[in-house]
Amino acid sequence: MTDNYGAESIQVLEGLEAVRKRPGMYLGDPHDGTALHHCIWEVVDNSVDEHLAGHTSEIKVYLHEDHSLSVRDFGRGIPVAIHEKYGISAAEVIMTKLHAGGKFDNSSYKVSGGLHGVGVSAVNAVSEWMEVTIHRNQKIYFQRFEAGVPVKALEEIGTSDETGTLIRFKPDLTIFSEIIEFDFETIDSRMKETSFLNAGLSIVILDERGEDRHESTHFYEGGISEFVKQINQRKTALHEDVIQISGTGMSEKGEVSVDLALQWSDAFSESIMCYTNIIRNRDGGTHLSGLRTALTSCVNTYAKRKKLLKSDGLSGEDVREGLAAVVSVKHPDPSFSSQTKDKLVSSEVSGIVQKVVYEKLGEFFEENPSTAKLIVDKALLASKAREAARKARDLTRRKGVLEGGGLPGKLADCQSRDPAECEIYLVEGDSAGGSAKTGRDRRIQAILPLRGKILNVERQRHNLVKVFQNQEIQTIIRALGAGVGNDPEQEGAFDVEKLRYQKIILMTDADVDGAHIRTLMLTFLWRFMRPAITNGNVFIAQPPLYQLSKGRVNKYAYSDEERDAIIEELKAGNENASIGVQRYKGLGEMNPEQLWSTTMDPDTRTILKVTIEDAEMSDQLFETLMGEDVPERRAFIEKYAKEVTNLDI
Ligand code: 0RA
Repeated sequence: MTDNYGAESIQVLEGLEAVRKRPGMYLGDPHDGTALHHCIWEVVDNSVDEHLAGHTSEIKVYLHEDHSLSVRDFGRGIPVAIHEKYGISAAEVIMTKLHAGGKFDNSSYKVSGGLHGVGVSAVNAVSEWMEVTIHRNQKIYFQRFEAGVPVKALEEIGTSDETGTLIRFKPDLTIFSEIIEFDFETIDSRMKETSFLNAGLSIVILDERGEDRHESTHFYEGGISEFVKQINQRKTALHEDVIQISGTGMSEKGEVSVDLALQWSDAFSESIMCYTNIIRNRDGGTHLSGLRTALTSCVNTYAKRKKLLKSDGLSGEDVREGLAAVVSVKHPDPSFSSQTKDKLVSSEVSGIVQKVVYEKLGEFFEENPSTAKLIVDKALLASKAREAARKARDLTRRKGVLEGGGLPGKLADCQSRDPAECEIYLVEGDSAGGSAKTGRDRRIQAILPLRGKILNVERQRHNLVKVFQNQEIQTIIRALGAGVGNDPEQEGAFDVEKLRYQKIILMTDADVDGAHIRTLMLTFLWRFMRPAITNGNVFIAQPPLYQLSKGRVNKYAYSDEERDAIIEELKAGNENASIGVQRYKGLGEMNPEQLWSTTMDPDTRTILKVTIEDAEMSDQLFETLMGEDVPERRAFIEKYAKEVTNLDI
């Protein structure tokens, strides 16, 4: 990259009218906040490029009271010399001509880049006004634009001993929906990600809107290594230091650089984040496949050479169990499968990443044999667990067939065979199970009583045989009839389409034990029947906490507040009225009729739907959940159990 970037090397492609006419094409949806925030990323990207070129270590983002936004960097400042071809300043060219900028100049291509790399001019086009202030050549230059059109030429307005660029813009409300505002959280998390990917860059966000002004600073000296540490922060790392690997390879378009940080933990999930030119690729792509190939072969080669591996090779899944990694490639001209850049498809990247990782990770293993052994041992354990699970699963299936039809004896099935209307209650305890069987609507409601605490599958992870031999778990698997296991490749894996009941309702006592049992059930479902949760088939029954009575009148309260309100209502002005308050501890304290009318009647009950917003996060949360920390468990349930009245479903 050269610093002699003068006005003459900027090429110009199109005008700005196109952007105002069809903002969606350039910036994404203008009515849901996508395009609005895209404007910020586009402006910030220019400053990030200055950082990548080695000229700024700080970027400040201001959210102003008037709903405009500023981005300040301390880079070289946009060039101000007069452009040969246009006869206007280079700054004005950059601000008003689409695709203008260094991007198409090989000597100084743009590395970071927004969704379409449309540049700051596209943002100018959709701004009511935009102002650029440049500190350069010991001077300050200023220019204002309205709807992308310069109000005046760039002018000198003072002297400065700083350098850098300040761009301030106010989105044009004739283009964006008026109701959409800049969202601090969205900006904050994106800037956090950006600073993780740019070691040593500090990004400050100052929200000056409204009463409570706040400020947030992101700075990570260690870059992606710190990112990986953060992913693993609630887990126990297998090795203290994050492994960091960097290297380059050549593509036809020029040099491709690869940066990788990885660390294994005692977790079971894998979490690999992929980036190309600082843009996240949600669906991975050729960098991810190159990384996976290299990892599998590197660990296998090492394990064999050190005679740690006896029989078959370790699978990729075994090797990646518990791995957190961030892979970041920089490519002069990458290709993606879609406009949203979710997947990198440049085929040469796979080989480049593979070669870099294979060589450098191999070296790391040689130099750190004790860490290498921990990683191999973990993969061996994963491999054994997987094999044991397969055997146990086969056994469960065969047993189901031997016992005829496979439906467990304890199940009181419903009459209907249409899963869409069927529900199964997984009920804590035989006595509540008995009341539920008597009180239910037997046409559509099936009851499966479960005795005591079901096995904590989290703690049995490495003894899956035990999981599948557990009576209660076998019973659940057979009653639901949809298989078991989250890996869709595996025979007999859980298939949500085969569920015999569209609603799986967990009904436990309203006490600490009940909450624990519910958590155990959820953990089992999460580990072995995940699609049931992600597809929204799992619910939590809400039995009442209190029965309130006055004479013959009985009322139920589902919370303390409701209890107090009902007491007031029953007293009806008579402070001395005698009100009976019965606290329900267990479901077993209710008779079948009470259980039906308070908790099971689809027309009047309230059930909570378990929704998992972000599978990656919740996996971590489930591990947290199974610790001894009860408040944290409760917080989890509250967060993910959304109230749904039966009218909506
Ligand atoms: C073109 C060339 C040079 C810098 C920039 C653009 C530049 C653009 C922006 C946008 C926001 N901040 C920016 N900082 C720099 C290189 C100028 C030189 O060679 O001195």
